[in-house]
Amino acid sequence: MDIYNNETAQPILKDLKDWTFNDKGIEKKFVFKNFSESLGFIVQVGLLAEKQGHHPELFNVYNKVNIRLSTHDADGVTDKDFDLAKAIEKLSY
Ligand code: H2B
Repeated sequence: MDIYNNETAQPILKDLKDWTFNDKGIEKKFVFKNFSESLGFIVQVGLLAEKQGHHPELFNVYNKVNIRLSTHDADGVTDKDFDLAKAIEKLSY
């Protein structure tokens, strides 16, 4: 499994709006109208994660959901993280 660094991640992040690379993974902050919308989104992301067998770190406070993706087994960012990020972007949120 190839591990990406900030430089090698950039060409892929270019097509993933507002996702950023840092030393913990790739991350994006989502803002919703209220908690109910946040929760609906979290459930959808959870179902994608189960389908892909790859799981996000989810951080929620009321109408905000921050998602961080990394591959724990590889201790870094891999294609699995980009695949899940792409699937999340296809959700209509
Ligand atoms: N999710 C993430 N983010 N990283 C992993 O290394 C990982 C995972 N491993 N989900 C998976 C599950 C592994 O434990 C199972 C056995 O497929």
